[in-house]
Parts: sequence; structure tokens; C-alpha cells
Amino acid sequence: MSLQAVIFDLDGVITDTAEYHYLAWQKLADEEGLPFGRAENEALRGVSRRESLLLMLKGREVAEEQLQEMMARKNRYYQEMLGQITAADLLPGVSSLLDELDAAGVAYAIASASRNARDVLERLGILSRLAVVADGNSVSRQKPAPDLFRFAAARLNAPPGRCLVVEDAAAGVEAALAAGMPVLAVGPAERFAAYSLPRRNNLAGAHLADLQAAVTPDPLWTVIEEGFEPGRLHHQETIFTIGNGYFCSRGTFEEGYPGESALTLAHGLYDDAPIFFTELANLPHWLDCRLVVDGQPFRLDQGELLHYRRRLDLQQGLLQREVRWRASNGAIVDLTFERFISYVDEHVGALRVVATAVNQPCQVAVWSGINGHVANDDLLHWRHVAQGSDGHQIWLHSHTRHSGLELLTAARLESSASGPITVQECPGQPTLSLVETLQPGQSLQLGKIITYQSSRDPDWSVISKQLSVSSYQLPITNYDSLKAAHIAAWQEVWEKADVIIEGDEEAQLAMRFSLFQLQIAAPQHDGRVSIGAKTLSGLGYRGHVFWDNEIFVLPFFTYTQPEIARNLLLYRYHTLPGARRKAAANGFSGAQYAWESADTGDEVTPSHVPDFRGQNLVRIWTGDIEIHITADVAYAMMQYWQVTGDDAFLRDYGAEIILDGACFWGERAELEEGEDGRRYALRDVIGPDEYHDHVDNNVFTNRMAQWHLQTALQVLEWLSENAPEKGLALVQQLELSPARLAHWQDVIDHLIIHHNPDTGLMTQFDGFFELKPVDWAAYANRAHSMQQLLGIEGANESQVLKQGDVIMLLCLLRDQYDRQTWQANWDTYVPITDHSYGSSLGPSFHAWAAGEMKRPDEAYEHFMRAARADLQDVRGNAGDGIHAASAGGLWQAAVFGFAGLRLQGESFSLKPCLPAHWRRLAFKFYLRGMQQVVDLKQEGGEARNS
Ligand code: IFM
Repeated sequence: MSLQAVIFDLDGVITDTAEYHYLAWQKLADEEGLPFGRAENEALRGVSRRESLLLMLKGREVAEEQLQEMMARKNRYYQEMLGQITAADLLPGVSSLLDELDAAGVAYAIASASRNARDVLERLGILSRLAVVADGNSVSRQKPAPDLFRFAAARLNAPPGRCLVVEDAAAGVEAALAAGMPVLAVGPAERFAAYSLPRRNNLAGAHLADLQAAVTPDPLWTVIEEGFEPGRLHHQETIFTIGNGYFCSRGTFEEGYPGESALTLAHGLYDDAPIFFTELANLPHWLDCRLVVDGQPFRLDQGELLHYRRRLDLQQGLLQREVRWRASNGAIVDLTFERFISYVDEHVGALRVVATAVNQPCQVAVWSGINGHVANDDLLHWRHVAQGSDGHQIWLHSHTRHSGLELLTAARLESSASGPITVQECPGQPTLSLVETLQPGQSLQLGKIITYQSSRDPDWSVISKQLSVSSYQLPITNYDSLKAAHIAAWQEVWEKADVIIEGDEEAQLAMRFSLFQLQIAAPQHDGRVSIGAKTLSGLGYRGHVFWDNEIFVLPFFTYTQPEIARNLLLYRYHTLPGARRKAAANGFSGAQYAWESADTGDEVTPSHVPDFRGQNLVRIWTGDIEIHITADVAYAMMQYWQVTGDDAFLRDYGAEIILDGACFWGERAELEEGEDGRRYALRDVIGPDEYHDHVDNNVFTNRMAQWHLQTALQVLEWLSENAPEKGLALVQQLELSPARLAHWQDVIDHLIIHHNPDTGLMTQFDGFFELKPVDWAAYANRAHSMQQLLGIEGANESQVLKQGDVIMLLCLLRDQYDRQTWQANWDTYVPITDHSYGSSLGPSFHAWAAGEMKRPDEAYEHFMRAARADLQDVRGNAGDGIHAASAGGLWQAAVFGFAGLRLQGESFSLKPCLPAHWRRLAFKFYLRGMQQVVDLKQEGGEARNS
């Protein structure tokens, strides 16, 4: 991003009139007997004269006349001191920096709250060099309002996002940030501790390059969209999703756009849907904010777009957009949008809009409300039962049409407009509106705070009482304080969750982006919901939960934020009844987890979906026969226990999940008489490689089932030693008779596991190697999946994998397989896997596996394929929502693959295998409640933990 103009604050940046201000205030304070000194003066920096005096008076009551007299007296003292100013009072570095800006043709301005600014600049000898002087007379709202900077930017004719503000005061920094401008802070670090900003002590030695750098958003933390491309609309909507684990909103535009996929989803708010059984319902739209400039609606497909940039600040959880737009009558406006979904108060979202007239007076009308006329594609889920308003506040009470859930959406508007805010009670769409006429350089600022609360919330009864008397009051909060708390909360998240990759900007950003997307999808306080395959960022898979969660996503939380992992695991505990119903429907006892699960845990996989051309219906068998998920859930539970040592959780919740799942496996395994005697088989299944359905004895499924049964016996033993009462209760409840346990052991001993002890090779399922080999050279330049090219039957009959199957098994049970087994299976299966266009779940595990194999180049190739799944949309389907499994798999690939982290009881070991160009890989995790730090630095091809 290039720097177009620089806006300097005056006092403390260009010259030290700050010192004269202090001396003048001190003189006044001494005369009035007010306690005042340098410490108190800090709070006065960048603040208007009146505000400063009020701060000094600390609430002391003073008549207006006397106030005026004191301000005039202070100003007189100040002006007397100003008389002494000369060019020699320019602060060090300023003169040469201005010369550099002149030479480079970069315009610069002063924006100072001081009404004496021109006088001071004249004395300093730089007034004539400035393109614009914005001072205390230019606007009515002073810093920390954004108006003064916006005024200067409009006069400079530069989009605010391209103007760098150089500021020495916190109030000025607030103003610049609210104005949507990058900031270079000047002054001591303590003064700016609350912000993450480029900073220097003063301008001595500063060059144009330093200013350029300050304008460039941190590429390691920022996802940027420079310029609007309508063809990428849906992809970008997914990428710019924000949320807080309670609800998420896709990155659609406040003003709307034709064909957009506007969507806000909240965990657990499911409603019935044809084909998919149930789906998360799109919530009434909170972002709705339409601006009308001189009678023309602002939209990107109308008028003329002069400048556009959007960025997602992953570090602070903020989404910002800056637009310069010309209406058809020639009026140009600068618009800045900022939104966040509070990571502190999970019900709250906030939006700020600043509109500035640039070239001519214009009238800006704003309509912003709650749009209840939303649907999932064409399906309506909400019936609106009541709505109301109170001053600047509106609310809408809605019910889902089938599942009977209730939702309250409420919104409040704050605005800098001089006129009133009016309420429009449109049915199902309460709206607030206002109109303001802006002179060039003048700004209108709006802040919108919203909340969602539902009958799923523990405190719904309180809300319900208010609604029963047709009233609701939003708690009083303001945008800035919410934002400050939100940023601080994200700082805490990153403290635990960040993975640092040095030497590879793309990988670093993709890693942080993935973790951000997982974090905003993860319930912070709710143990009855879990993360769907597309998080809360799109309608893909309709909010259903798959094994993606347990095998790909959960490890990140288990290791970095076990309190969140508990919620995700509790979801499987609370959905045991659904899993039991599924087992019973299939004729088994125990718990068989649904392949696709929603609120109750019952199976919600659609039986048919349209094919990729949308022409024919395809039978989906996964809900019937992809059964490995039951073992995957048990695996995630055991991993949590091993990492955290949370015995109480295993006792109270995990044991039941594991034991009842084992009951299912014990009955699902079929006893057969084979050539080599009695054996158990798991027939008619689908393994992780879904190109092959109705297969027998898929080695992943069989081995995980065997592991599950072994684990169940160990858990029973553990219970009898550590929680005998609970153990006995479960034995009775689940009917774990000695005969049943002996049967489990028999299944463990005789279950078919296709693993050749001589070669180490596993056979993916019965007859896999009799399938047709594929001529891979013929498909070298393909741009479609192998299933699309070979057809569903063709792929079924061929030796081609949608994603790793045996390879995944090796990773999950990695310490049980020797080098020969790894090698034989790597050599056999990796070349015949559809890495580019098969499942998005594949690449991250291959990256991990390649790390185990000490093949860093291949590991990196797979890793980047996963890293690009969403940011680069390499599969062309990111518009449907974030690939949660790929995002979680990226963390595993880095931690288990590249760093080679392994736990041994209460300690851990590392076997690093970093890509050659990675200089550093660092992360933190919790082991048995103690935070561990891994910081691998690579020198001379060797990585060491420091
Ligand atoms: O769970 C996955 C499956 O492994 C491959 N198809 C997509 C599902 C959801 O991501």
C-alpha cells in the first residue's frame, strides 16, 4: 500500500509547543490553586482547551463565564510564550523529513486541535510548505473524534487509509484510528501501551521509508484485499468472516451487493430443512447499513469506485474497509467501515461507519437496522413475533419455524449527526435512520452495537420476562470501550495460541488465519455445540459436525486451550442419546456416532445430494456406513486426557463415551470362519478415502475400532483403580458383563487388520490391490478431481485415493508403527492419492506424515496446499465456508510434523524437521496444566529448541 499523504500533529511532533502548553497550564493552575504537575499534564495531550481545563478542574463546579476567562488567560500565557518561537524550534529530524517528502512529492498537512496552529507554523517557517492546515477552527468535534483528520484527508484529496497520521497523544491516536488511518506514534512506549502501533521516540533520523513502512499493514497478521473484484465475492465473504465462538458473520458489505451470501450463524440455532434434515438458521442481519448520498444509494455496483481496500486484522480481530466513492452527481465521499464481534461479550457485535464529504457539500442519509427478512438460500427459518423501539434502540423477537427456538436481536445507534435519529417500524425490519448535510471535509460518524440472545442461553428467562411486557433495554456500552476490551481479549488468545513461523510470510499468515478462523468458531462457554466442517462461515454442510472436529480441529484446542476442548468434547457427551439411537436403529447396542451430527446427535447426513454439475442426484452412503467416527471421538477424548491429565473429565464424561462406543464396536464386528480360522470382520464400510464405498475391512476403520476396544478395557481398569464407584455404575448402566468384556478381547485378538508383518505394507481394504491401476501421467495436467474425471464408479474401481487413509492411521497411532511400515505405505499410497483435487482433509495429514518421514520438501508442499485451501481458494469452493479440518490440520502439521512433538507421560520430546527456508518455528502448549514453550531456531540446516 503506498503512502499518499502525511498528516502531522503539531505539538510534540513538529515542535515542542507541548512544553509551552504545559507551562501555561501550570501557571494557571498555580494561580487557581489547582493540584497540577507533569503527570497530570499527560492526560491533556492532544485534548482541546476546554476539555483540558475540565480535566484540570477534576469536577470542581465553575460558572461558564469563569471557565471562559480561565481558558483565555491560559491562552494569553501560551501566546506570550509562543512569541519566542523560531525556526530553531522545529524538533530534530523534522526539517530533513519534510525535505524528503517534498522531493518525493508526498503532500503533508498539520492537524492540530490548537487554534494557534497557523501562528506557530508561521513562526516555525513552514506554513507555506503545508498543503493543508486543519486546526481547532476547522471542525466542531475535536480529537478523539475522527473529524479533524478526516477533514485534513479530504482537503488533501487522499483516501484516509492512505494518509499516515504522525501523533504523540493517545487522544490523537484514537482519532486517527477512528478515522481509519494508519498511525505512527511518537513518544514513550508507555503512552501507547494499549495500541499495537509502529512507534518511535521522536522524528530524529526518520526517513520517508519509515513512514512508508508505518502505512503498510503487518503482512504477518493482516489479510488484505486491495481493489474490489466482484468475481471473487463469495470467496472473500468467507475469508473475511469474523466471530467469537457464539456467532459469526460472513464478510458481506454493510450496504449489500447483488448475489451476495450474507450470513450470520450462531451455534445451536438449528431449524428443520429438506434434504439436510436440519441446518443452522441465518440470523436476522445485523450489519444492515444503507447510505444514500444526495439521493443515490451507495453500493459498489453503482456510482464510481475510486478507492477500495479491505483488511482483516487477525491480531486484533477487526475487519476494516475503506472506500472512496463518487455518486453520479459528482459528490465524492470517503467511507470507512470497521466491525468486530466481541470476544469478551459473546452476544455483542459492533460496527462503526465514518463518512466524509470530500469535494462538495452533500446530504448523507443512513438507514440501519435489523433485517429479519433473511433466509438460507430460499428457505425461511424465522417467524417474527414482536418488535419494538426505544429512542436510538430497536429490537426484534423471532421464533424458528420448526425447532421452536427463540431469538432476540437488538441494536442501538450512536451518531455524531446534528439531527435526530428516527425509528421506522417496518414489519420484521425495525430500522433507525438519520440525515446529515456535510460540507467538504465534514464527517458523519455512526456506531452500531447489537446483541443476539436466544432461548438456548442460560439467562433467557430474564430476557423473556422483558419481552413479555414488550420492552428490551440493551446494556449501555460504547463502541470504543467494547473495542478496547475486545482487542485485549484477542491479545490473550494469541498469547496461548500463536504459532510463529519465521522465514516464510505466506505460511505465517496462513497459519494465523487458520487459527483465527478456528478460534472464532469455537464455543467459549457452551458444551452442547461443536464446530461444523465449514465452521460458522458458510452454508456448506449446513452447520453439521463431522470427524473433522475430533481428528483435525480438536488437537489445537486440547493443546493450547483445554477449556475450549472440553466444550467440544462435552458436545459428544451430550449427544450420546442420539448416538445410541443410531446404534439401536442399526440393530446394535451402545453408541454409534452420527457421521453428520447437529443438535441432538442423530444422523443428519443427507441420503442424496445433487452431483457437481447439479444435474443428477447422487446417493450419499457416508451416513449409513462411514463408521470410523465413533473411534475418532474416543481418540480425541483420550488425547485430551493424555495432554491435560484431567481425570475428573475422563471419569465423569469421557469414560461413558468410550465404553458405550466400544459396546457398538463389539456388536458391529462380525464373526466369520476364514481360511485361517475364526476372525472378525467389519464389512460394508467407507474409510477416510471416500472414493471407495461398500468396502470390507478398511484398515483404518478396523485398526481404530481395535484401538477403541483396547482403550475401553484400559479405561475400565483405570476406573476400577481410580473411581471404582463410577466404574461400577457404568458397568451396570451399560451392561458391561464379564461375557461382554471377554467378547471385546476376542474381537481385539481376531479382528482383521491388513498389515503384512514381513513388508510392513497395509492393504487399504479387501481387494484394494486388485483394483485398476491409474495411468497418472495421463492426468498430470488435470484441473478436476479424479472422481470427476473417472466418474463415481470409475474411481471406486481404481487404485486412487481421495485422501490419506492408511497414512492417516500411521499418523494417529504413530508410535505403534516401525520405519519399515511407514516407508512401505508411504511409497505405495502417497503417489496414488488425489492431493490437489481430492479431499481438502488430505494435505495437512500428508504434511504431518512427511514430517515423520523426514522429508521436509514434500512436507512443505502438502503444508502449503492446506495453507492455500481458503486464502487462495485452490479448490474453488472456499465460498461455501472455511475448511475447518484443513485449518486444524495445519496446526498439527506444524506441531507434530515439522516440530515432531511427542508426549511421553508428563514430558515431551521434539524431532524437528523444518523446511530449509524456515528460520524459526515457535509455539506454546499446555501439558498437564503447565505451559510449555517450543522455540525452534534453524541454523545450518539444524533446528534446535532454545
Ligand atoms: O469429513 C469430511 C470427509 O472426510 C471428506 N468429505 C468432506 C467431509 C467434511 O469435511
